[in-house]
Amino acid sequence: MRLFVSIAAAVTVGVLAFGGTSSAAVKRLTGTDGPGFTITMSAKTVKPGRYVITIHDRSAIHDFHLIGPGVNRKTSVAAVRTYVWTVTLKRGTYRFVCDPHATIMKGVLRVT
Ligand SMILES: [Cu+2]
Repeated sequence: MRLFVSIAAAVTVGVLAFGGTSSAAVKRLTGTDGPGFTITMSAKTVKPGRYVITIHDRSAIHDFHLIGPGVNRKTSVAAVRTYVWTVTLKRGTYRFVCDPHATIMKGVLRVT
């Protein structure tokens, strides 16, 4: 039993170490909408790759909609919550808008 526990622990540590290595390669972005009529992304230009994007949707009258090559993700207008999206960003131009107020709440994320 003790041997089994040791092996299980060793395997777990190995998995965690591997996971840590791969997650270190994952890049992160943060987007927000609200509480006022604002929408933001934490970077204007990024490199292509796999990203974990945390979206803070802070308003019940706004959403956060990200559109670009291979990506079309949006939050709920009514919901006020945090979303975590894993997306692959390719070279190109991504636009993010609040759909109900797309003429004034908008931005661009360039992937170069
Ligand atoms: Cu809005």
